[in-house]
Amino acid sequence: MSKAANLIDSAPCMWMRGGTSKGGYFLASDLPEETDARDQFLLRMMGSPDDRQIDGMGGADPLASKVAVVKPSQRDDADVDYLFLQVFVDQAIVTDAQNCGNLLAGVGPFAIERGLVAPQEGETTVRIFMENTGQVATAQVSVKEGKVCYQGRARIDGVPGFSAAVPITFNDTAGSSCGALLPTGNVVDVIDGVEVTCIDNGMPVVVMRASDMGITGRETREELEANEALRAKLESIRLQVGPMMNLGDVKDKSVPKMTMVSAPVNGGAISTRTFIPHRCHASIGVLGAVSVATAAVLKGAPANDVVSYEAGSTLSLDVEHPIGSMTVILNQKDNGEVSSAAILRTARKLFDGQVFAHDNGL
Ligand code: NQM
Repeated sequence: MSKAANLIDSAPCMWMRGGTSKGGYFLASDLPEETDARDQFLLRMMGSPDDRQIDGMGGADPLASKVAVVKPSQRDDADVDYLFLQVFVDQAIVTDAQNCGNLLAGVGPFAIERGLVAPQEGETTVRIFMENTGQVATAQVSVKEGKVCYQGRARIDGVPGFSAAVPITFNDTAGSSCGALLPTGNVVDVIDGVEVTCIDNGMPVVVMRASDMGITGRETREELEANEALRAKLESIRLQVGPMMNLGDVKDKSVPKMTMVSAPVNGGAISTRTFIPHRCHASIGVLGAVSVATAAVLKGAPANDVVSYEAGSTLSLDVEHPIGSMTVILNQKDNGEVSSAAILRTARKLFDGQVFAHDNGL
């Protein structure tokens, strides 16, 4: 790695769990403006590249190697701007090519903690402009005696125990990164003989039947990660659809995500196993789940064959994943198009302080 100018070796940082992920939350003004210097700092403080991230804060898992950069918004429709950065675990890559709806859950609390949004007793609405995709999400944050309240009775699968609810609504997420909900123009494309839906309703995802990939869709994360033949098939499809989804060469990108779907097993709407893209997700991403749910209600889509839900203008779909399910609420227009989506997350402040990233010679 060549050394960037303006390197810093420490910065104020709050570590938070956002949904089923966790990472470092920074004020933009506390990080170098120059991308190279920012990224070198973030790689060092996370301990990347290293499978174990032993020399840094990262959790040796893409779900625990994430960064949120937050600043006051200049926009009329938002209170703060949020830039998500994925710090790769085993490669010296920091990418803004994807959004993250899980880390998003901590952005409202962080904005209040740092004084960017004034707390309103009871519930504070925080409008968040998601810089990665250019869209606004609205989060409700619980506030007690003028402070963010993390304690509550909400629970989400993948996180032990209970916390305050952080409901989040997404408007107009279609085509967030790919320019269109269905960037190839088709509900179904056939790649390497497999029927897939290439979709982007907040996250670019390739949705296919688990059975077409030679799995049942009930395997564990570990079993799927050990299946080399499956991983090779997924990567072949992913590299081919990247340019078709207007994402260019996706070899070094963390999108599109690859979701294999099957009939629900626990009374939900659909069962999923998702690669993000080279590790299997422990559960499923938030915007990933919104995109999969949207694909599942498209007539003719492979996911539509296996989904089970009650029709209506507001649809509630429990998207099952390896360790539970995530409920996605989809609001539809009269013509059946999805107009907005909502999900429930929780977040927790883990520490607040100064994070260090000395030059380790890499
Ligand atoms: O899809 C992981 C996560 C995510 C992303 C990933 C996410 C989303 O679980 O909105 O939340 O897909 O890389 O944090």
